Amino acid sequence: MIFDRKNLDNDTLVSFYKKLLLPRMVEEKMLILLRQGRIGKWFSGIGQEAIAVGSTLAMADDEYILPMHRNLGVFTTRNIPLSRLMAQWQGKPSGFTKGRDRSFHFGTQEYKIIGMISHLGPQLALADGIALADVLSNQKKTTLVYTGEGATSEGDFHEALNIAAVWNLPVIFLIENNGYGLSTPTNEQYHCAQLVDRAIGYGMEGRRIDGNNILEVYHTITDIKNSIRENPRPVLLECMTFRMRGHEEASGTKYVPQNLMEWWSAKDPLANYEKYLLSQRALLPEWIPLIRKEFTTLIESEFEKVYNEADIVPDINTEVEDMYHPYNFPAAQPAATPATTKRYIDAISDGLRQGMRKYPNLVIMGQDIAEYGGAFKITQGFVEEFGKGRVRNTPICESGIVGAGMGLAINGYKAIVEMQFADFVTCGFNQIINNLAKTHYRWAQAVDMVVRMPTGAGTGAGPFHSQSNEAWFTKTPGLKVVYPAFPADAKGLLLAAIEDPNPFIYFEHKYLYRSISGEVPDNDVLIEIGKANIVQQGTAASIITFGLGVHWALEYTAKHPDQPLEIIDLRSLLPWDKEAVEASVKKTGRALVLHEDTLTSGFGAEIAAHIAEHCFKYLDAPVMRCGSLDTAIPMNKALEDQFLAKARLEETVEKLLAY
Ligand SMILES: Cc1ncc(C[n+]2csc(CCOP(=O)(O)OP(=O)(O)O)c2C)c(N)n1
Repeated sequence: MIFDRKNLDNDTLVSFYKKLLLPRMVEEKMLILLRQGRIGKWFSGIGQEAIAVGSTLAMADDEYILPMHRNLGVFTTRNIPLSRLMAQWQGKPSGFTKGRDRSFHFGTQEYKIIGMISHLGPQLALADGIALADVLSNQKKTTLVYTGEGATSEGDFHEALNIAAVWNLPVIFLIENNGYGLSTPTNEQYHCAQLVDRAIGYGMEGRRIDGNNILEVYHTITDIKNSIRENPRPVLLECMTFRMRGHEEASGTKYVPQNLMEWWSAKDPLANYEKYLLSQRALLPEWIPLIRKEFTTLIESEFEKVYNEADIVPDINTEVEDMYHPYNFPAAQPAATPATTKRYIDAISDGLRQGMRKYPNLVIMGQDIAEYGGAFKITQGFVEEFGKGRVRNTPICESGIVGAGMGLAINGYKAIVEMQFADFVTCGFNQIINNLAKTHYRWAQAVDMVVRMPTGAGTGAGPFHSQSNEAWFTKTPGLKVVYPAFPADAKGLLLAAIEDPNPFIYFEHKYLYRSISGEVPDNDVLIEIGKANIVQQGTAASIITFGLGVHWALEYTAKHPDQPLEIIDLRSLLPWDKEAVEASVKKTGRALVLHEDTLTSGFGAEIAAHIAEHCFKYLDAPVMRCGSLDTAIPMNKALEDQFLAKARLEETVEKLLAY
């Protein structure tokens, strides 16, 4: 192994040595603790430390790093106290996730480290968003994100690199190529000669280096940083290394040929660097035991601190509350005057525009939303007013863009991401469910984002442009879900979602876009999240519904003025207004839950269960549900009409009233 010190003096070389040695020694201690059953899992980075340490040394302290599960050296090099790391690994109260997540699955703004979630890949797009925030605020910074070579097969890798290339984002994508993805060797993971060649396909530069040589890693990252500082762009860096231990300790290394182990043992990053320093007389042999002793004492005393820390005392309220960033709805709202009659679609546009004016750090991203104005023209004219920096056309990659939105939120921005159709959210599902929703609970980071979802049927658009998929999200704690049925609510709920720093799924019904109009305040009046609206007072039964269902119910009651039905428009689905529903059902004694989604496990099931549980003694009839058929949504008009819940509304109401 050839080391090139370039302009580094002896003290610096020795400081690098200490940075390299510390994670090795911490790991050795952890392996003992693992055997003693004091920590649950350990993903070893032994043999790979030069990458984590060398790259972190090259990064400025205020630049974000997004490491993986084997990168202890990132955390130690950023000088996180060992006791805090150990508390994290042991699930103690002073750990970064307060016992809620394990090992390196946490982030910390204090140290500008954004740890991965268990899923391989999503962190790559977060790096894009973080870098985008730096670019938008004219900060000449670099973001460094890691991936294993195995995870380069994930779509998230492709999406993140492509976005970064198209947007010239200053991100270093570092592949730690350690030969195996769990037990699967590289020749069963990918078919190109070397992963760095993929850079060509993205139109970006790529470099491949010896990841076991700390100086090579350090100099390469420094060099790339200096260059992209002047000329922002992403770079792909493949660092060759080897995983010397099992994927995690229980999985072993039996599948690794012995000669391969021996070859890489000879290339150990610590032993070789030590030899080099000794040869340079930068390090003297008698210093080594002293440094080691100092670290042993440190590790032991830090461990003792954590070992003696009291365990977490579970508290349900704390757990439930911490799913969300605290937010108090402003009690006083401005008077809703003057007001203008607007279509539902224009009310959304109006809300977006006012949100963009109010928050210069708000960025909207989506397919075709810039000059073209979006598939439904909701952002028409936005580029002219707010510029292309904040109104961003995206490549077609929902996962990458939702992840980039979260990266913006991590780095001080607010983001709105438009799904061209709510159906396509499936391609961004992982980011929403596992990153947006769980991050605040895990490490108290607010994800200030709104995902806009043009939803619903009624336009003969078939199975992939008409789905009602709100129930995929209402069962996910950490998200807030809203679904306006009227123009004023569409604007007020959107503004409230922009205001609230939690992640929102905002449903907007395509059929209502141009089919309904109403009075909409010109100013920014917020509608409180979680508050239903009694659209029509009545005594015979309560129809609890939302979205297009509200209009079906209104149409029905207009035709049946003899039936005094109460119509509750939920407006928010997570959280939803249990008090309003209970009060209505207690008054009418009969409840019908109506929605456009398919019946089985639709959101109505939750409401019906709640009513049955909490209002049983007030009921004069069983709670009834009216939902769409349990089939995919057909395109043909007659088939679609038959599919939709509306077709069965009349018979269900009659059954309910006759019971
Ligand atoms: C999306 C996803 N699929 C599968 C896994 C299970 N898993 C965890 S690590 C791993 C191997 C990863 O290999 P690589 O990306 O090369 O990183 P390494 O562990 O070698 O550092 C697998 C399959 C996961 N965590 N996430």
